Amino acid sequence: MKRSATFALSLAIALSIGTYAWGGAKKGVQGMGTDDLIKTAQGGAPAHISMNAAIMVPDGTGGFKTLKEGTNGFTCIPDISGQEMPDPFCGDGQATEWIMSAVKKDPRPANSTPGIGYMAKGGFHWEKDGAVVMPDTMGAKRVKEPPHWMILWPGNAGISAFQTMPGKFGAYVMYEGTPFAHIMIYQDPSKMMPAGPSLMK
Ligand SMILES: [Cu+2]
Repeated sequence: MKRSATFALSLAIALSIGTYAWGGAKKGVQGMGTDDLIKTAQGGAPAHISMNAAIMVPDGTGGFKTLKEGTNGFTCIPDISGQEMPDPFCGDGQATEWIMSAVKKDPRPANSTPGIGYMAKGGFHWEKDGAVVMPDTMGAKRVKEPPHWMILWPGNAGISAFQTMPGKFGAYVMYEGTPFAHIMIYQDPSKMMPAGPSLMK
């Protein structure tokens, strides 16, 4: 894996895992100004959630910095995978803990209850030999994901009867058998009705 020493933050995010490229080739949100970063991040979830969410971006040292304070407990990040198209993510507090753990390559997610995450612009993952694998896996093939949302809590295909690969059923367990296993739901969050008054702040 190519790393440009100071700036490139290589993330094995166990989501639409990818390389968060802030250095090297122009990818993801590299070169974007603050306003565009915020706008891009807000595209990750329905407006009634993302407009009141905190906006955070990697600070280049393995942490995140806040570009905009939030009021509803959600956080949006403008790009996860560092590919040619930004793939913004928005999540509640638990989902944000989950993704921070993934970014820091912790052995397991820190959230203690399920989190909900949105990727309203879709994202990317990598597949090899009939399994969804980490993006830096040799010989893995990149697959574009449609708009989706996620339950960021360990899923188990044996109990849930969900598949471990995307299929026509529309929901599956990603990273089955790892601490970062979670449920992926291929449903466009921007077409979902608000879940209730708690999300309407
Ligand atoms: Cu996922």
